[in-house]
Amino acid sequence: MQNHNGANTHASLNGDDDVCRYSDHFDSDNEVKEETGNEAVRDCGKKLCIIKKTRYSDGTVRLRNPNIELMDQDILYHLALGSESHDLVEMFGDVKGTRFESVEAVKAKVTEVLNQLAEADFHHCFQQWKSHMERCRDRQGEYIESENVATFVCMGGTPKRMETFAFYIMKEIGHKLPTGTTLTDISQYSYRYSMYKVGPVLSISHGMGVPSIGILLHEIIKLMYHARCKDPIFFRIGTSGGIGIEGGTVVISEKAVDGLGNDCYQVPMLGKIVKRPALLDKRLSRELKALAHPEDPYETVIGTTMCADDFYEGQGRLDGAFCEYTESDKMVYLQDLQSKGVKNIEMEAIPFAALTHHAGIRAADICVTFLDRLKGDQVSTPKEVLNEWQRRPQELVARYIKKYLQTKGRISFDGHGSVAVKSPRRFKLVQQESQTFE
Ligand code: R2B
Ligand code: URA
Repeated sequence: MQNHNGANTHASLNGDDDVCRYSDHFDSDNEVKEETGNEAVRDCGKKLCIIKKTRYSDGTVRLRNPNIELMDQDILYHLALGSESHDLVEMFGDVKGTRFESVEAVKAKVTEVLNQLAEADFHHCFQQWKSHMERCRDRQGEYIESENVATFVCMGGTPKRMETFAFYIMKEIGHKLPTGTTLTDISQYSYRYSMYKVGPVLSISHGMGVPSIGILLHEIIKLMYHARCKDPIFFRIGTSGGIGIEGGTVVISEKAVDGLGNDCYQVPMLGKIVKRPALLDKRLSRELKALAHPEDPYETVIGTTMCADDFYEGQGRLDGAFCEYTESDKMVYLQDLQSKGVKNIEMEAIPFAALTHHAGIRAADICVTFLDRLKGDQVSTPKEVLNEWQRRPQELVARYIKKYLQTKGRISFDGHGSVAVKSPRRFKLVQQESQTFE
């Protein structure tokens, strides 16, 4: 925090020279030194960084946009959901109770929490308490709310892959649907993205390319906020072209670069370029890598991922509708990428890394390679083999989620991911709006 002279007032910082102010060095590896109000001091290894807090004290997502909480309703247009038309907490919150051993333990916890509250936290708590009371009233007192488990947001390009993943993860975590029900696409009326919910796991399609995943991320991050999901973890489960590695290899991205080698997401905003660092959570990547089995019939590697804006010329292919360079130009380019540690090329890593990082959300991008680009351009491997390869990143993510849930003693869940309507009138309007503008 700054005092009126502009100097920082954090106790752990000696002077302003050593401070990386409002840097975006959030990483779960970076030790938290101190938290005050809306800011936290983290040690990024080089400097102490003052970062904007992206969580309320209860672990729920704090948006870096003050406008949203002032809005009467927030329509997540491309998901066909709304904050007032749908009961997003009921649909996505996955609430479970915490038990305390004694009244003293409750008192100690309450005192601890109250002492840590900043003004904005207090306002947030009051809003939560009000909405909790409304829920109790609406359910004639039959409503208990407390600690959540993490929400796992898994996204991949196609609706089919993400439907398959939803069924697969359901089996893996032992999630049971109520008799006579089946998984449904929660965003079916958007006609844009598909979304399935299996206990604490959301499986969502993001389409192809930077703008498509960018729009989705804005709405999913807002969904996390509205639904009060705690400490969400995002995974992208994708496909890619490898550089110097065999088809079927799994690549966990260490960082993302664009087609010009920039490691940030450059967004034209109000006529100017705004740069956001495209950083992924290093610890999460290491944890995933550790879950690769030595007996897996394929390799799992960590490396840099290049995010292209196009599949053909943007990835140096010779087989697009146009090509104004030679095969040897292409090879020089790909070998240069390889020498810089680039292991694969896909089309979403930059906004995925940058927007999750900006929101303070731990995220990992895990892609299988469909071919080695040093050997060719066409994806000519049979479909059944590609389908088997596509499952590899899914298996790795499933191992992570299962391990997490096992450590929490939670391997099966209630709730079936159906739509919960809060206001029928607004619900109808949101559905109509999404349909009309399809
Ligand atoms: C990988 O595959 C798609 C292009 O075929 C794109 O979405 C990506 O990142
Ligand atoms: N997806 C890509 O973006 N590139 C490839 O080469 C393969 C899949």
